[in-house]
Amino acid sequence: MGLSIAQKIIKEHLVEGKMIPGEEIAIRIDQTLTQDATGTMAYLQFEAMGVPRVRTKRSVSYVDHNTLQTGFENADDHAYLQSVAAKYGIYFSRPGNGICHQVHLERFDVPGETLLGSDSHTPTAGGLGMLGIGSGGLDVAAAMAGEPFYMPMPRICLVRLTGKLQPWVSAKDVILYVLSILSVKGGVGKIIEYGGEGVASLSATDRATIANMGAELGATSSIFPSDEVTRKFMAAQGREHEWLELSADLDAEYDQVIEINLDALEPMIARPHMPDNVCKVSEVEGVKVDQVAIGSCTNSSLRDLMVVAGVLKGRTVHPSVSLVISPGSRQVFEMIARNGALADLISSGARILESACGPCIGMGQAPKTNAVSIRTFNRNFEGRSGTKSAQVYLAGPEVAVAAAIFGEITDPRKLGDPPVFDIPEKYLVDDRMIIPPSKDPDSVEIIRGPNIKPLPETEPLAETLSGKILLKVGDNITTDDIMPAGANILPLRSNIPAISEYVFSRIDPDFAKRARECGGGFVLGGENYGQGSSREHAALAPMYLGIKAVIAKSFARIHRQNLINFGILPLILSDPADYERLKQLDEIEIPGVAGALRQGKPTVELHTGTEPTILLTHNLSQREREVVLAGGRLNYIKHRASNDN
Ligand code: MIC
Ligand code: SF4
Repeated sequence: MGLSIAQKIIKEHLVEGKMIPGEEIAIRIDQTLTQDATGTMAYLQFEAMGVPRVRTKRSVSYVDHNTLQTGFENADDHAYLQSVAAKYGIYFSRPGNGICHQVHLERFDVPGETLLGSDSHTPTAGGLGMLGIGSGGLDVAAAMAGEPFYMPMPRICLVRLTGKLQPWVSAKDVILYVLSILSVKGGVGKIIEYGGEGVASLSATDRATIANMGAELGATSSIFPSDEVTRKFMAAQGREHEWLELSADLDAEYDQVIEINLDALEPMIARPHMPDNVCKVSEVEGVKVDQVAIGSCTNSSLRDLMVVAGVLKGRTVHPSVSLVISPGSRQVFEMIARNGALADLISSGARILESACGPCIGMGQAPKTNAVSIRTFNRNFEGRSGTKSAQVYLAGPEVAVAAAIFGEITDPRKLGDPPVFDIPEKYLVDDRMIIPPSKDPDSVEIIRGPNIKPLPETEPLAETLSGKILLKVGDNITTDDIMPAGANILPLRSNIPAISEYVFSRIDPDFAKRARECGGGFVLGGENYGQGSSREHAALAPMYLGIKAVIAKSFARIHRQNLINFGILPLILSDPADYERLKQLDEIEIPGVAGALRQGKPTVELHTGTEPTILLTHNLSQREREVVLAGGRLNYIKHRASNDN
């Protein structure tokens, strides 16, 4: 049987396990990336592993999330990250140089290689035929130390594209359409592979937009073939020598096939508050708009900003709209500055932000009360913008700019002829803001400001777990619900005692207090618990508050892995109907759990004292059982290292 693109890359990198869907495999990681909001923890963990130099082909540390610097905290983190990078062999992309995924696409993605990133949108690299996977920082630290990455072998879903996008319809509409079919949990356990003759009409950055938002499907990764379009993009970035052709075998078999005719696709939009709440723009036309935000790792390429600038040229932003624009990288920023497009944006009244994540993660530009905000971003979870009552819609740059001009949601096809954008033969390549590691690592002192607190210790799993269900939540709980971000909380990412005060704070402001008073306990969730980001703080901070296990109907991949990495048991209700039988503040006990894991038993029992026994499964591989028993992956790696010596 022939292989798909993803299977070829996995086969090439396989170090343990069999490529049977659902079975745990381990793959070799060629490259890693971190960003500052997850990076400080990742590097503290890397330091704890005692490895003198990274063992990957390339590792890059970006600063793109925490760039508001309202206090000393962010700058402390930046200084720490820069010194760690210099010492341990990591390239350091300075603040202002751009969003990790966009910069990595421009400068480092290599078709056929593997990339592990401590950010859920790492699959953006799939736009260039690289297998990008998001994970918690600890997994990235382990990969930098030369450990493989473990995951269940994904199923492969082919999205076969035919036809060609029509004017005013763009890559974002493709992925929003896929989201409308698959939903925010439809990609769990899968790699989404794009194929068919329609692929050739999509540029490298269009493909990156689509691969990026595969994260919103819950997919492990998304990937495109590496073809002539890829070669030209890499040549224009001065990297043709790293190009490699990559396509699926003609007789490759897929677990699922979705057909999309690009000719028939219309401008789409995701309504509040989920990325899969998608409809055609024409269905919501006329909704008054207060803010438009263009940027993020999904839609801030040169192409996207040139389209926006082309539309805005000679026009004025509607009086009731605040339009903010953040270019994805310094390369994009400088190119629009040099070709005059930036002047058109400024002249139209757009507010230009630095090249960073910015409003996407609630770092500034929170909209007004009850505002309607149209964003070219990838997540519209309630409250993520910084304003709980805001109604955030997700759309492509065409729809966003139309809303900025008309002051209401408008089908962009009403704008007349679309601006013409020709992909440049040469991008402006200037890597001076990417600092290579030091040639004399011994001379580098690690800088630890007062915001860098030591890693919290974790305990081996207790024989019996008991305590209260501290919180009962519903389906599709996001990591933004568990561990919110935003301008007030993000600066505390290197300080677990301080950030743990905000766990579940948007859902239940008393959660942290209750957890402390009860000496820890449990969380009860529904389907797809922990969807969204890769932030391991959504496991680390609850662990710090004494959460011993999360019981849910199902888990999102990265969060489940993060729970295991920090010694929190992810337990699944064998019968989802039992969810109804458990209430918040119920006192529960899971006796003999550690013994059961040691003996490899697939289930454990939950006792409430009033209800009949409830059966829980864990689906943990043997390695994962050992990790949880040890109290997390760091302990596990350290024990193994001391046993080896
Ligand atoms: C996000 O988009 O939610 C983030 C912020 O980039 C996160 C990482 C983080 O929380 O630091 C992600 O997507 O993984
Ligand atoms: Fe940054 Fe937003 Fe992309 Fe996350 S989704 S990496 S916050 S731009």
